[in-house]
Amino acid sequence: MGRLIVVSNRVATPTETKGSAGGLAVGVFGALKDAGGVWFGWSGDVVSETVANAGPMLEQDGAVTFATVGLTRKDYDQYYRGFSNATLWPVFHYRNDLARYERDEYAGYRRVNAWLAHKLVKLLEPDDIIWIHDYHLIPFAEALRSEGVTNRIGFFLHIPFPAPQILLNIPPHEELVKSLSCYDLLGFQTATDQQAFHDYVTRHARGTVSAGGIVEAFGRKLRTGVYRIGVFPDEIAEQAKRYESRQHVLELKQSLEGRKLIMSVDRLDYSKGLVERFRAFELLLERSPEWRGNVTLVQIAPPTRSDVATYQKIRQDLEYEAGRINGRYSGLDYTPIRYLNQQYDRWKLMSLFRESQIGFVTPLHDGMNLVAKEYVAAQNPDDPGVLVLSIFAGAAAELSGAVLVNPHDAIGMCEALQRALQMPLDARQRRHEINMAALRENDLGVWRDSFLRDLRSVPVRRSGEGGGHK
Ligand code: GDG
Repeated sequence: MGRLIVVSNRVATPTETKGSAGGLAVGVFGALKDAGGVWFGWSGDVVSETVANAGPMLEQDGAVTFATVGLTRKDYDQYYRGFSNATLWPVFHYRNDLARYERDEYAGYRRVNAWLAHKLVKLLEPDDIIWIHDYHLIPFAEALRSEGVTNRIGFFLHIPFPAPQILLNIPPHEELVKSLSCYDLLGFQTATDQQAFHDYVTRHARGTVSAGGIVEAFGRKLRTGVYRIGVFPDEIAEQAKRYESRQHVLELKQSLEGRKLIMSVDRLDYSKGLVERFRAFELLLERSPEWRGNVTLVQIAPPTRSDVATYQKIRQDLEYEAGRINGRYSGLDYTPIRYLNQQYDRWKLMSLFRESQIGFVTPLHDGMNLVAKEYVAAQNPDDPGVLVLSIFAGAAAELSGAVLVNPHDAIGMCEALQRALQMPLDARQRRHEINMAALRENDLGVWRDSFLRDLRSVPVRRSGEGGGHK
């Protein structure tokens, strides 16, 4: 079996892969450890051109090499802050209204992809398989191919793939899809995302789609598949239980004075539906006075991408909303929304999930949403909380034990909260069992192994097939 090469925008540090980050970092690292290989990507540092060109920095941990490079200010601005996070991210989350398109940023995006690919080529061996992650790196395989790389290359998209009409808003949409066609395997979070890609191929690229997700377009043949990312539910359950009597949980419990607890955790991002969530909670207090003083929403929202203007705006909006709602319904000993703009340790989050009666997860669009899965896994099976989940999270397709909501329907969300707050124990247990069974059946290991199995089964390209489009 050849080595595994993982490429992602950011590379987890060896410490993060040991469990503190959880989720993806741990899952991907597990596969790397088994096969041996390289994890390649941006270090997270903005550096001078001389330092950037001197990379990659190599760090060895057993059979795994962590290879990282710094980005210059210009590369960071155009590739990361610009085209990745001010064009692709909003449009792929159906927020054209928040997107901008700048030709020079797109040129920078392609330039950085080509530069990164060139750096990686030197580390490759002939039978390595290469797994590229996410929207920052769409042109990566095309760049590798033009350097003559014939290895198997797969791509997994962590965020939604938008319907064609939405994708058309990005002027170089065709070039992006053409770049995607240079992969051997394209993985999506849900069947809806896969279908959206197929629709683009057939309607806008004169391509064909046949059984088993085989796509022919731009003179190339590739395979597409659905690989739903998961968690390791039993590890989370064990962690949540182990830390349930720690000081921070006891303090929270004491401060709640018997009130019900609704928990939400999201990166501070406009795709997560936080404003809509706060309004639904406000509506609960407005329409059901019996809940005033008797239920608290804890929203943990660590800031991300805070140098992108749209992220500064969502932060302001939320501060305003939290202040307004708290001003309206607080008492001398009661604050309805505890809004925390900071990062917490993973084990703390899991034990807080276990303490709560509701997990309120209401993105406007989300590739999967791992918080929803973590919330379920962290529950006490003897007295589980209820997951109230947006139909627009990829996880909604799997977690049929959740109470599903449309985040644009404030009254609907308010009614779902009422229902969840009053749900009898046997119904909560039944829903929890259904959700846990789904998490176990499709855990993080299944996601990773099925993607890699499919990638390894793709026929190898003959040399000469590497370069560009035929
Ligand atoms: C992208 C896609 C897809 C959050 N706050 C803290 C913290 N977190 C952790 C959560 C969870 C992870 O971050 C967030 O994952 P999500 O899946 O919820 O969302 P994105 O960050 O948008 O991830 C998404 C995912 O990729 C994987 O494919 O599901 O759709 O958008 O694990 O627990 N962790 C810690 N402190 C925090 O304050 N330690």
